[in-house]
Amino acid sequence: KFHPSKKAAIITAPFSGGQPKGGVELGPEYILNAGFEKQISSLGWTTQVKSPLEGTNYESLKTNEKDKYGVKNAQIVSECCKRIHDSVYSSLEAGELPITIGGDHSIGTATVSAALEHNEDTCVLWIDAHADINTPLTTESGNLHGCPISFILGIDKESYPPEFSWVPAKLKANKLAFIGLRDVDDGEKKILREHKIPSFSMYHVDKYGIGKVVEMALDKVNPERKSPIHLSYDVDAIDPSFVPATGTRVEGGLSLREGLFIAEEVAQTGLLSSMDIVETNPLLAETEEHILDTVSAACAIGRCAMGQTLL
Ligand code: 4U7
Ligand code: MN
Ligand code: MN
Ligand code: MN
Repeated sequence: KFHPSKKAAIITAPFSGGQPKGGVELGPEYILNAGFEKQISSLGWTTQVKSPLEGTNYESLKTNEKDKYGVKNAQIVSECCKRIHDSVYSSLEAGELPITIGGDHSIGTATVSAALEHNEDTCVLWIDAHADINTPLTTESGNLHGCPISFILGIDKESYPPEFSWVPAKLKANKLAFIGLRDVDDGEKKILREHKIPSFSMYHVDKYGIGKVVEMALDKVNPERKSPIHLSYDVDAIDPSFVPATGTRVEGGLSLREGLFIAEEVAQTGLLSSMDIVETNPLLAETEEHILDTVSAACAIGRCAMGQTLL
């Protein structure tokens, strides 16, 4: 529906400053080395790779200190986000479907804000074990990969470090839904309740089945099935037995098939307009097989969202 000319851009976001562990910045390299671009072009898309962080040294500036706002690395996260935002935005304006490959999930601030600037009607499906909706007031870890959504919604605005004042808070709470949740902090639960954000946890997946859950999520955020969809996919939504090489593993996740089904169902709508695949950390693998499983799953998520299994 949305992309008759089938132009895609793969945007690399090799960045780890939203959380303390090293290695997640290698995600894009591993995913590309696994042949991701070829896999997408085999589905009939023209592809190009864009690397907005090329030539920067943000990684080397990373610290583990909280600032007076209670978060870590606000400066470099903000600057990386600005570059990624501009790249995603110009790609959308050029009629491409940008697939941003992380890197940690702090870059969600960049990709979602760009998607909404391009089309304010965009809805967001956030597939994750975590809700990533802490604010500088609620976060205990101070890790910004746990906060990207609050910045785009503009929650607790007065608590943000000035580095984030460029972020346009254009997302409305009724245009966001979660699937896969199972490790949500108390402060986040309060925010989800107060803002009535449709949140489908693993409990709901077990109770209703993944097919019904995706349908219910789309009914909430995109009832007429005509708004563009931004799919933000944290690979830790899938169970660590399938996706072990990621930074914040939580037991009891989606099966690999349930995880891919979500992407297939989004493809089926014809409304996918931008996507993130984040939190692949090859250095956290204990075996070669762990790396292979995780990188293969990340590629498969991308392929399914780009139409692989549609007949
Ligand atoms: B991810 C956490 F406390 N909520 O804020 C936090 F549990 O992008 C985890 O979903 C955040 O991987 C996880 O640090 C961020 C924690
Ligand atoms: Mn997560
Ligand atoms: Mn936790
Ligand atoms: Mn996440």
